[in-house]
Amino acid sequence: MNKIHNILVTGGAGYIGSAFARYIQEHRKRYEVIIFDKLTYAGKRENIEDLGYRFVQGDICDKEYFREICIEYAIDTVVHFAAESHNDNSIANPELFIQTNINGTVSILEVCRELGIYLHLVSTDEVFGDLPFDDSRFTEESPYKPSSPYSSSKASADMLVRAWGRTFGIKYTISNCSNNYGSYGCTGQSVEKFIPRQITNAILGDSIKVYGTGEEVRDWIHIKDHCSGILAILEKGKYGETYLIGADGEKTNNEVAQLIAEAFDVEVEYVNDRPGHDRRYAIDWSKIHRELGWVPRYTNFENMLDDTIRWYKDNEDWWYKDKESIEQKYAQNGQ
Ligand code: NAD
Ligand code: TDX
Repeated sequence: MNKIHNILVTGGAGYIGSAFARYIQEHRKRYEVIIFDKLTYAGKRENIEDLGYRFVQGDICDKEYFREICIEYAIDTVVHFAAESHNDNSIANPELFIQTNINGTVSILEVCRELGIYLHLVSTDEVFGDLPFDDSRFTEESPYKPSSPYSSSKASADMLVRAWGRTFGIKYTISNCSNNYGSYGCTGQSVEKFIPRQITNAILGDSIKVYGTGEEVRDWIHIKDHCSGILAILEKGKYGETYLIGADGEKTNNEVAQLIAEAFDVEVEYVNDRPGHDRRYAIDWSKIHRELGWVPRYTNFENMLDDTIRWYKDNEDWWYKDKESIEQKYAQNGQ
C-alpha cells in the first residue's frame, strides 16, 4: 500500500476534483485534504464549502506559489485534476489549454520532483483518439492519437509525467477515464457538458441540442465510480503504471438525448456538428479490476440519469447563473 497522508487536490473546486474530495471525506477520514484551485469559470466554492477542508486559491502555472503551499502543508500526494476540460472551448481558445494543461502540469512535475511528492495524474480516454463503430476498446497499450486541442494537451501531460518518471524517477500513476456524468452532494457537472446542458435546456422548456447526426458513442461512467477508481490507484496502484477506468456505459448521443427528451416531453433538435468530432470511445477496464480489485457500482444508467435530472431540478441556484452565457456561446456556433 502506498503511503498517503496529506493530499493536495488540484482543480478540487471543479466537477470531479470536488467529488473526489467528498469521496475521501466519506470513505477515508484519516487523510488530510488541501484543495488548490484557481476558480476559473469551472470552479465553484459551493462545491466544497460544506466539506470543511482547507482551500487555497492559486494557479498551477505559478510554480513558486504551488511549491510554497506543498511545503506549508507537508504534502506527500498530489492528485492532479486541474485543467481546461471542455472540447468545444478548446476549439475556440486552444492556447489556454496549452498553458493550463501542459505548462501547468510541468510546474507541478517540477515541484513533485524537488520535494519527492507522489503525483497521480487524472487523464482522459480521449488521448487515444476515437474508435470505429465496432466492439474494439481502448486498453493501456492503445496508441496515442488525440484529435482536439483539449485531448492533445491532455496527451502531452500524460507523456510529460512519464518522462519525469523515467528521467527523474518521480513516483507517479496515471488514470484515463471515460465520460463522467451525475451529481454528488453539492457538486453538479457544468451546464456546458452534454448531459447537464440537455437537462437544463429541458427544465427551461427548450429543445435538446444534438451535434451532427447524434450517432457518436460515449462510454458513460458515474462520477462516484471515477472517484473510487482513483482512490484504488492511490492506495494500491504501482508507481509508473497507467490504469484505464470505465464502466461499460456505451450509448449513442441519440440514445441519451431520447431518454432526456422523454423525461420532459421536449423535442430533439439537430445542430451544427463539432469540428473533428470523435466518433466513439470505449474502455477496457480489465487491468484495474484484475490488479486492484476495483469494480464500478453505479452502472444502471437510466436510474442514475433520473437521479441526475432530480439534482438539476432541485439545484437551480447552482446552475442558473451560468446558463445564459454558456448558451450564448453555443448560439454563436449554431449549436
Ligand atoms: P472542470 O472543468 O469541472 O474543473 C476543472 C477545475 O480546474 C476547475 O475547478 C478550475 O477552476 C480548475 N483550474 C483550471 N485551471 C486551473 C489552474 N491554472 N490552476 C488551478 N486550477 C485550475 O473539469 P472536470 O470535468 O472536473 O475534469 C477534471 C479532470 O478530469 C480534468 O483533468 C479532465 O481532463 C479529467 N477528465 C474529465 C472527464 C469528464 O468526463 N469530465 C473524464 C476523464 C478525465
Ligand atoms: O450540446 C451538445 N450536444 C452534443 O451532441 C454537447 C455539449 C455535446 N454533444 C456531444 C458531443 C460528444 O459526442 O455529446 C458528446 C459528449 O460531449 P461533451 O459532454 O462535451 O464530452 P466529450 O467531448 O466527450 O468530453 C468529455 O469526456 C472526456 C469531457 O468534457 C472531457 O473533459 C473528458 O476528458
